[in-house]
Parts: sequence; C-alpha cells; structure tokens
Amino acid sequence: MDLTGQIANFHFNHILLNAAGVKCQTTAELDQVLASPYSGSVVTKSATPMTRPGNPSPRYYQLPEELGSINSMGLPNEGFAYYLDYVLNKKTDKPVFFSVAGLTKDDNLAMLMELEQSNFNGLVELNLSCPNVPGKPQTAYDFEATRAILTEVFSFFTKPLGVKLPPYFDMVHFDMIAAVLNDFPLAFVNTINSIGNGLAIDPHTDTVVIKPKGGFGGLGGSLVKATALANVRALRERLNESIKIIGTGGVTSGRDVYDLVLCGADLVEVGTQLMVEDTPVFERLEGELANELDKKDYQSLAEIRGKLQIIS
Ligand code: ERO
Repeated sequence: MDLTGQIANFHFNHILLNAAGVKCQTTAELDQVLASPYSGSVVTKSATPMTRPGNPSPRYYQLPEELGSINSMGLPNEGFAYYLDYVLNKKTDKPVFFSVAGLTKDDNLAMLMELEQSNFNGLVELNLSCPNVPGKPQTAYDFEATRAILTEVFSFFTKPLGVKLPPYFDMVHFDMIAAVLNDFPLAFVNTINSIGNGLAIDPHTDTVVIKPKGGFGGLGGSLVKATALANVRALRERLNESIKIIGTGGVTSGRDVYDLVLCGADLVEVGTQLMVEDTPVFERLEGELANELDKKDYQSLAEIRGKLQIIS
C-alpha cells in the first residue's frame, strides 16, 4: 500500500510527523521523532533568534475526557543557531522542516536570510500564527501584514518555504487569505495552528488550568478536528495546485488522518496525541490508516486525496 507523500521535490515515505512545538525542542526529542520508522519527517520547534524560556508554568494542560489540550508555552526554544546546527549536521534520509517564528518581521527576515545563505537543504516553515506571546497578535489574521512579510521574504528567499496558518472561521476570510497566498511561490501551507485563546476551568478549584495570560491558551486535539478539516478543505479548494497542504489538528485515530487527506492534506501532523502516546503513536495511526484504506479497497492515499464527497 502506498502511504507516501510529496511536497515540492521532497518525497516522504510516511505522511505523519510531529506538529511544531511537540517533541521537537531539544536534539534528543528531534532525534526521537526522526528515529521512528513510521515518521515521514520532523519539524523543529519554532525558533527565535535567541533562546527563550517561554511563559511561566503550568503552561500545558491535557483536558479531561480526551477532549484535547490547552497550551500557552510562549515560544520556549533553544534559539535559531541551535536548530541550524542540528539540521546542518544531522544525517538522515528524511526531509526536515525548519520552523521559524520571530517576534518581529525583522527577526523573521534575518533568520530566513541566514537559512538562505546556509547549506540547509530541507523545507522552511514560517510560523505566522503563534497565539501565545503576550502583546503579539497572530500575523496571519492580518491579511495585509501577511502580504507585506511574504513580499519581503520572496525578494531574496529561494528555498522551499511554507507558512503555518491559524484557523479561519469565515468563508470570506478563506477567500482573503487564499488570495494573498496565491500571489507567492509557496511550497506548502500548514493548517491549522491551535485555536487561539480558549479557556479551561478546573471544576474542583474554580481556577483556570494554565498560568499565562490569565488562563487563555491555544486549543488542540479532538475538539479542533472539525475546524482543521474545514481549513484544509477550504484552502485546498482555493489555493494554487502547486501549494501543497499539511493538515494539522485533531488527529487521534487513523480515520482522522484519512479525513484530513480526503479534504486535501498531503502530509499530516500530530500534536496533542503525540504528547499523550509519544512516538509509538505514528505506528498506531499508520496501521489504522492502512486499515481504513483497505476496508474500501484503496491501494494508495492518492486515490482519496481531496476526494471528499458533498451532498448534491
Ligand atoms: O506557545 C507556543 O509556543 C505556541 N503554541 C501553539 O499552540 N502554537 C504556536 O505556534 C506556539 C508558538 C510559536
């Protein structure tokens, strides 16, 4: 059975990988994801120019009844140079994603310039959707700011680049972001980042469950699946065919992976469930995905990709 994927000239022997932020801050974690025989790739924790401790703890919380998670990590990372050193020296056959999330446009441009001038030969993901840095809005909710940064990026950047998007909730917003993205030679978009600024309450103590920002944080896991499917589907219907889609959000079973592919995903990332099960999750999900395809006599993901049926 063919469970492979393709973005630009990069071939992935498996379509699953970690979502940025999960299991990818340290070299040990990155190595662990890469070493999984069932991961197609790894994406690094989004980097800022310098190392950051992130927000105070508790800053990640697993919601009850397998609903999902809420986080306000605040971009803890080891700094750009740490991840550049990792990707330049790592011996692996898997294509690697380098994620950058500067707190300013100039920080992003400086990191991308260094990547351009380096020997890095993987894919770059520009995170325009971090919901958790106090005082910093999610860039990709501002369509003109998104156009402005991509215009500057593509004035010098020639390597395969994609953007990590926040979820959109309005059909007009799908049209607007697609109109911006279609004007640039993007290799991919990754949708969705966590649903920003949710709130969860511990009923025993009547207290929020995470400390930063008075308890507000990004939602992930099962409760965001419908939003992830909608974003993958809406963008697949609107983006140039050359822009591939990484579907992220709400994956706890092989059927969830199948559904994201049906909506048009080329690769699929796992965040909350990777926190729950660790890297064995990739083998379980791929096995369940193969069963789903087998039940319907499909031999490859290509047969279902983007083939969601609607009611006429
Ligand atoms: O708080 C974070 O480090 C973070 N959490 C998310 O859910 N998404 C992000 O993009 C992010 C930081 C870039």
